[in-house]
Amino acid sequence: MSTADDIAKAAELLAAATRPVGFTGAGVSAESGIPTFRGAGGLWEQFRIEDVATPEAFERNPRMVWEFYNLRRRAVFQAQPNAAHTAFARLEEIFPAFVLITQNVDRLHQRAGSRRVIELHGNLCETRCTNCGRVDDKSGVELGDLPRCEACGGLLRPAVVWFGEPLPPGAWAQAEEAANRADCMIVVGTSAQVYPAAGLVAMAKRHGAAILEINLEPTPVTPLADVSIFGRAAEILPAVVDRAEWMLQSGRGSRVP
Ligand code: BJW
Ligand code: ZN
Repeated sequence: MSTADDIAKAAELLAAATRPVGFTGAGVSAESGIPTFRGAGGLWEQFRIEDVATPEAFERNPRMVWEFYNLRRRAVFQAQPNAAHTAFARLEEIFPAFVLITQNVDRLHQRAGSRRVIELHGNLCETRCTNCGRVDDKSGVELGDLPRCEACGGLLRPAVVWFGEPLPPGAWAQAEEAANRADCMIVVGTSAQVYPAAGLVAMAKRHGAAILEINLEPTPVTPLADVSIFGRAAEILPAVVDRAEWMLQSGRGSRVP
């Protein structure tokens, strides 16, 4: 099948849905200039996970961990959402029940206008005090190399989820619920290697959702997918959403009004 055929099939499955869910990873933000984690040019090529993305690394050397996160925070605050983020925001307007589950920590979905976003791995905007637990939004704020809590003077950490840490329980419960009741899941730009997040795709599939995948290359999601489209998210997703919207407006979708 050609990419155009795949886009048409994906749009048809989407237009037939009433409770679609998005599930995104770092590939969605790649075209905003934010590096992904795995693969060529990914962050894990340059930095070792054990040095920068575990609670043990932070205990051992908080300065080095903050250096890594301060670099990433600056890049994210300067970046702009791309056409894939905007297309997800449009899905929220088209489908009143649309929910977006993201592993991304860059908040570009929210900046593109998405409101119903479940963040599974936290975000780079907020800090959390390691002493009193206070959470503050420090979007756009330049933090020092060992930032301290305004309330208690404790050491702050980025409000992200590191390897070996549980996902925020509220976010995980909402994500499971959304995956279980979804009739279509659009999986974009994730290598689907990090659990428990990656398990949401099989969960949605088991409960009968159609699985649409957009990625540059095959992933563990590909064997589960009804359609996998290999291409850039900022190009493919808007095309799928445009076509699904056109189908719904022209009465070609099978959705009951
Ligand atoms: C494009 C594109 C374009 C590019 N268009 N596509 C063995 C088995 C199963 C599980 C485990 C295991 N051993 C350990 C675990 C658990 C571990 C885990 O999953 N490890 C695996 C690596 C094996 N998981 C955890 O530790 C999690 N916690 C947990 O399990 O807790 C249990 C617990 C319970 C109770 C008490 C205590 C503990 C936590 C995982 C946290 C992950 N955190 C990170 C860092 C966040 C902070 C930060 O940003 O620094 O989250 S890791 C990193 O990976 C980040 C991402 O959200 C996550 C997923 O990555 P993603 O988004 O898929 O990105 P990439 O780079 O992998 O892929 C990009 C994709 O885009 C590629 O496919 C490209 O092709 C594609 N792409 N450009 C379209 N333009
Ligand atoms: Zn504090």
